[in-house]
Amino acid sequence: HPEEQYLDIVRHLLEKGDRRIDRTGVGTLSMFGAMMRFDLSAGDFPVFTTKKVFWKTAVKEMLWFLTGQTNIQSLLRENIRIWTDWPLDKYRKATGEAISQEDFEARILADDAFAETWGDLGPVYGKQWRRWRDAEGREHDQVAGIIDTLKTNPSSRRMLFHAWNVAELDQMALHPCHMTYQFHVAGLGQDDRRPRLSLMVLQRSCDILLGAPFNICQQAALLAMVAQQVDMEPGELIWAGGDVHLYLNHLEQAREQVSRRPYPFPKVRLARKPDSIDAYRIEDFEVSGYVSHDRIDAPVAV
Ligand code: UFP
Repeated sequence: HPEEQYLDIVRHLLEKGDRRIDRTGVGTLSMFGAMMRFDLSAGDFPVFTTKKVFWKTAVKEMLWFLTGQTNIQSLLRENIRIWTDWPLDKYRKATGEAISQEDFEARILADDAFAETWGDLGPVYGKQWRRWRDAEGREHDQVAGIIDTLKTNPSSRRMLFHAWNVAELDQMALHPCHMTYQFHVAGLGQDDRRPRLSLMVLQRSCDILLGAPFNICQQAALLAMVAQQVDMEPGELIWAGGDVHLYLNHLEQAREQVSRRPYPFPKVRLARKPDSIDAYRIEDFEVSGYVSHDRIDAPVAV
């Protein structure tokens, strides 16, 4: 089962991970360099099954990246709270106010001026993907550029987009984790089959328990959308991790998860073909057959 690739990484970290202090102060067991490959050609959707993964939240986050937005207000409107911790932490430190997450989120939603001041994450993923600013102030839409190249020059080896904008790193709430998205087309010039589009993601830093399951299914969703836009079949999602780590306050959860046996992956189908990569909605993702073990809760390191 392809999910065993993930469980093997978690087992490796539990047994042989390098114990170290990290930026958050929580501490991790870490390894450097890991890869997982998922064959998506038969419609499989790599939503891990050894715990319940909230795939809709993950796909909605991907759709939010694609909009180019960077304020948590638009995420909260979709009831997505995964990015709140960072602005909340900043707000508490700056004001000394012991505001609860609920109250902070309610204020971001109700008060546009407050959201503008406190809800923006800086030039994170969406900004770099869709509006990377160069030294002359021109903005570059990397995603649209790739879709265009896939249509006009699909054997190119230069089809990638990148979020690691060195000049703007210090303004970002969090440096990009899933950093490089590189596309590749196989099977060009075979008349009997449509070309197969694969995606390799380089994730420089990965919280294996909370991040990876989420990131992998949203990256598969991106591949499905781009493949549909350029009239190709999805091929493989290849996930490469740099510093792959298990937080020390996730060990119990990790032991529980590796003791479970995976179920078959669900299938995904896109219900319609939108006019552009900008027009997808969560309702377009028809996921069938998702069976999983129970959810496993764990605290996120900020
Ligand atoms: N992280 C992920 N996936 C993400 C994301 C963050 O695993 O999509 F945004 C984790 C990795 C790491 C932390 O544990 O967040 C980022 O910290 P650092 O910048 O110090 O690597």
